Amino acid sequence: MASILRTSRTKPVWSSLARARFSSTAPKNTTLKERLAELIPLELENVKRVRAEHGKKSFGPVLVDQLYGGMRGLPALIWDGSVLDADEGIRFRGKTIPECQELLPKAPGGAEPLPEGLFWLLVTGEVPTQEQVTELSKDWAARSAIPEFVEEILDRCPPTLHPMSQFSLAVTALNHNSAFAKAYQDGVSKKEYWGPTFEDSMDLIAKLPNIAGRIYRNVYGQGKLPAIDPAKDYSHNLSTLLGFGDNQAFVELMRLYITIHSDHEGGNVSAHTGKLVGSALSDPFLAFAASLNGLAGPLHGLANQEVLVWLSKMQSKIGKNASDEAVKEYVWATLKGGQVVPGYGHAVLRKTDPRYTAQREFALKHLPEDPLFKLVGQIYNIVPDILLEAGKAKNPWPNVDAHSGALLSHYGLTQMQFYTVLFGVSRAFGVAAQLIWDRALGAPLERPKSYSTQAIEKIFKDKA
Ligand code: FAM
Repeated sequence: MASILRTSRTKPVWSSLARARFSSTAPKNTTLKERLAELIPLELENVKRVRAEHGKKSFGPVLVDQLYGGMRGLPALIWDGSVLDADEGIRFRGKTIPECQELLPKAPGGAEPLPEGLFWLLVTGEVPTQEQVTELSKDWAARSAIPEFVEEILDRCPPTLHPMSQFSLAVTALNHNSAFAKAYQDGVSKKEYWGPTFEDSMDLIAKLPNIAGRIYRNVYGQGKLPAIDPAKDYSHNLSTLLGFGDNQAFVELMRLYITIHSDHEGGNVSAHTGKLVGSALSDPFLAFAASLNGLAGPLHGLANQEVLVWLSKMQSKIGKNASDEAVKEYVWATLKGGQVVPGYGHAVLRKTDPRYTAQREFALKHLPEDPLFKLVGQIYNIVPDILLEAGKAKNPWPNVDAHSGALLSHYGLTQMQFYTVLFGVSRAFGVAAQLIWDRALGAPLERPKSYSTQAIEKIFKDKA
């Protein structure tokens, strides 16, 4: 494959010009929306310049194998919030996970970044001040209530309906109050699309804890949902709604969890689906509900549930504290049964996922003796060699989902069917940031070309 299609050696796409336009820290005394209004005309000019300079240049060949192969490596999308390097992993607006942990504002006494700051970074490319992050926490708390009819929809769902299906239903229904859908009906100019998209995106993120909390309490019978506290940050409120707000370590875990799950460039199923559906000018609620339906697949976000299901089955088959030999046999049996080892492999990454590493470091600090954490570590020492020996997977290393369930269950969130909902809450941050920019930059309707196998054969026969 042509080198331009290989992402493994690509350095973060963050040009010196972009750095000059978006300085690394946010100017004080602006709200996120005010700052966006300043940045949008600059970025419009920048995109115009890039297209004038490079618009007619080829960006590498397309191989027929890529049409059949899930478009792996095909350069096809613009996504500004994050870039994924095959070896190094994710960078959010040019910053690695450890850099985000160091630079983004934290809660008083906390060590993990506040996702509010990560959202500001994803949207503007700038690190916000502590005050700007506090204002975002308050703004989201003020927007957090969900309409009564959405509460009723959730309350009427049978507890046997998967939490992700309930999540998607509720987010779809939020479209009832979409500022973008209303503005469009009222004949808003294209130039103004980003304003109501911004409002919807803020509402979407703000309302997710109430939706997630209600699903959790309904499905698992955890009692009445408490109220959001406007003095607390987003992750603290989410933890409270799930019943873990008194546990500071869990709240810290949520801050880290949302940050690392927020965005993973544009080609993954949930991000791309949100962008695709948004390109039809479906509002952010409809677009993100589509993202959730993609995230609910076992090869994508549902893998965090699958990992725990797989580990539980392993323990009931070979017992707890099983020997390496017994674990190896179980892994081989999984592969021989035509199943994947969940939590391992990746479509882009070719090394251990830094999101896995960040969670491992959290575990080493907060729960080093946890038996499930130890099992996750034991699996790490066994699975990659087996996947290499089996010879199919291009990446034998663990991804983000190999670790998250062990952390959640340590604190008592043991209901594995709920895990992907937390991934979904986090993924809204990245999808919403890009939806705002897509409307600000006038991104067009997505409409790639498809071919039949017959047409492909004919093209090459005619050329011969
Ligand atoms: N266990 C067994 N086989 C695997 C494997 C794994 N963990 N990872 C890849 N393979 C197989 C894969 O199924 C394919 O087999 P076939 O040729 O028979 O179709 C072959 O190896 C080549 O696949 P690849 O090119 O290495 O990976 P893909 O880009 O096709 O797929 C994943 C990437 C993530 C879907 C794949 O690695 C997988 O199924 N992993 C387990 C599920 C998982 O953990 N998903 C979560 C991914 C995560 F980061 C996320 O989105 N949240």
